[in-house]
Amino acid sequence: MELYGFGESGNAFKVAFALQAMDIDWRLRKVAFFAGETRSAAFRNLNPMGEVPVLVDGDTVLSQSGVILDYLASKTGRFAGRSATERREVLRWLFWDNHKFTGQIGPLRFLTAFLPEEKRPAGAVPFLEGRVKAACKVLDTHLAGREWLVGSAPTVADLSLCGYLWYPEPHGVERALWPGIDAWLDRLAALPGWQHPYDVMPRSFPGADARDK
Ligand SMILES: N[C@@H](CCC(=O)N[C@@H](CS)C(=O)NCC(=O)O)C(=O)O
Repeated sequence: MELYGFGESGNAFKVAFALQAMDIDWRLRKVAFFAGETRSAAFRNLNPMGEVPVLVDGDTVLSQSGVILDYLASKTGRFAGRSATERREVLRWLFWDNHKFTGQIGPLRFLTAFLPEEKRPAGAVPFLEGRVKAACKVLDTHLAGREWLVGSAPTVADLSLCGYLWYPEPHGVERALWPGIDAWLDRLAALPGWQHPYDVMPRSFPGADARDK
């Protein structure tokens, strides 16, 4: 399979992590996001939403990480949940991730790590920080006394929600403040196939190579 992505994209990392954890043969098609490639006509032809990740599996072309994760889980039967009820729970967390968790963390990290300060819309950063904190409370509370988000085994819901939490750039989630999230991330990092995002897909933000992970 071919994954369109780039190192800094936590949404692409969710899919890369799933491909590796499911032992699927894949290769990266690096997208020059910081040079504007997602806005190009060629990329919009592939995905009119103008976003990575995009997964190509033969004739199947998919975007939206949640849909791609659901596709991979359905195709392999792995990380899928063990019943129809569990699958619905998986979808519930995937939707919540896209709206309330990654949906706030991604923009917060983009504004604080990649956009020059003078270009940040006034008030956006504190607003997003508050939203991320509230979402962390929901996740941390859910994980108290649980190993995984749904049932007794890891699912694509876990692979999705962790997507941005490995990055060194600020993203609003301080592991030390959230013991449930912290322990869950240790369990995820111990899964076969886990690698740090920047070891899976090279970073491309100008000047990033000179910085530590
Ligand atoms: N809900 C989408 C979010 C995808 C997304 O935000 N992708 C970013 C990179 S992490 C992107 O390609 N943005 C391009 C743009 O907004 O122009 C998903 O889960 O796939």
